[in-house]
Amino acid sequence: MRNVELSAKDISCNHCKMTIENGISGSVGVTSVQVDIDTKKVDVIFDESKITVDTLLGQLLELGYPAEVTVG
Ligand SMILES: [Cu+2]
Repeated sequence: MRNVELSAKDISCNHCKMTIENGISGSVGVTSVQVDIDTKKVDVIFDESKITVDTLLGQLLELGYPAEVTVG
């Protein structure tokens, strides 16, 4: 398991939080996704043998939230 913290500047409300959490949590290899609206951070715990950080970033982009890695 690996933990990565992503930052997406367009996160602004609970709708964003739900969109991202629901959109990513079902991805194969993802164990947990947690969005913090105040800090605009997305914390993801995932299995790196099944999904990559680049894939996660791509999924966020598709959901409308361009993001970058801040920790991990
Ligand atoms: Cu929003």
